[in-house]
Amino acid sequence: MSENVNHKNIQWFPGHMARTLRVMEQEVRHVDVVLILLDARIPRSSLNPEIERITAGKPHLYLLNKADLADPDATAQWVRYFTRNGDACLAVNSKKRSGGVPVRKAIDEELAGLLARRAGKGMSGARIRVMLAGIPNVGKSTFINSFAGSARAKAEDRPGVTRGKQWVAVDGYDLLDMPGVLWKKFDSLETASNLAFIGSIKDDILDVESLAMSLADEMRRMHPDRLAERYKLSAEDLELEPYELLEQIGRRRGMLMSGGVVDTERAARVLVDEFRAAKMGRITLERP
Ligand SMILES: Nc1nc2c(ncn2[C@@H]2O[C@H](COP(=O)(O)OP(=O)(O)OP(=O)(O)O)[C@@H](O)[C@H]2O)c(=O)[nH]1
Ligand SMILES: [Mg+2]
Repeated sequence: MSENVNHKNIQWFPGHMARTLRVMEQEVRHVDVVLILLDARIPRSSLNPEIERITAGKPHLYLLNKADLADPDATAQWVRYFTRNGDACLAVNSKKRSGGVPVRKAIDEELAGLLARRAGKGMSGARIRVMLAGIPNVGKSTFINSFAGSARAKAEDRPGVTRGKQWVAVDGYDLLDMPGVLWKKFDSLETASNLAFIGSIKDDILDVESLAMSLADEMRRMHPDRLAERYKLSAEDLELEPYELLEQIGRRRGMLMSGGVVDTERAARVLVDEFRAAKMGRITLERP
């Protein structure tokens, strides 16, 4: 991993996230189950230790969201990893309508004991309260819309869209959408970079060229063939210093400014956007 992204610069833990964590601590007592959304491309880096702490005593299950953007083999490995550790885990694509069907089943299985007790008391009609938790931009609101089968919660392709808690009633379930939260200190530069690569950290606080240099570096380490193919890079290009590599990517795309200078900022934007849209293929950056 290169040193281009200084994780001290990409720490993002504004006051509203600290507040959200406090709200979650309150609300978690009143829900039956928590759905912890992880990004299937970075399941480890998207596992928020604060969310783990808050939900430890509650029935919870992990959803590897955006599985359509991740490497299917890696996703299968991660599902096995969580399941072996005794946690329910499903891969999901929340862009699909009614992507919630297998999740409903998993929730009902997770809560089998509770549901049986309720039935015993003649309360089988009671609604199931479900909290959504996860890092910014992981797809919590989109998941709710998929579960509901209609647009009920605002979702956009940037972190920090959901600003406060919101209940959404769907059939027998009450879903609690929450704003995305990060945590105070990332444990490593790799975690910080991964979160930035997938767009969980507000782009305004990132230097897009540094981010793109790190991403290019990571890509040539893990998938040199895919990077080379997408940007028509030669074997020599792949050996360039990170900034020159970014320049070369821009040059190959014809992003030249006056005097033949490469518009590296534009090249950086394109590289990051294309990675996020899986234009270099379905890539998972972490293995269990
Ligand atoms: N390809 C793909 N995109 C997804 C998936 N789920 C969500 N997205 C996209 O990811 C972006 C963020 O989705 P949101 O639902 O707003 O994410 P969020 O977790 O609610 O974000 P915050 O409210 O900011 O914390 C949107 O552009 C969604 O369309 C998925 O499973 N696959
Ligand atoms: Mg949201």
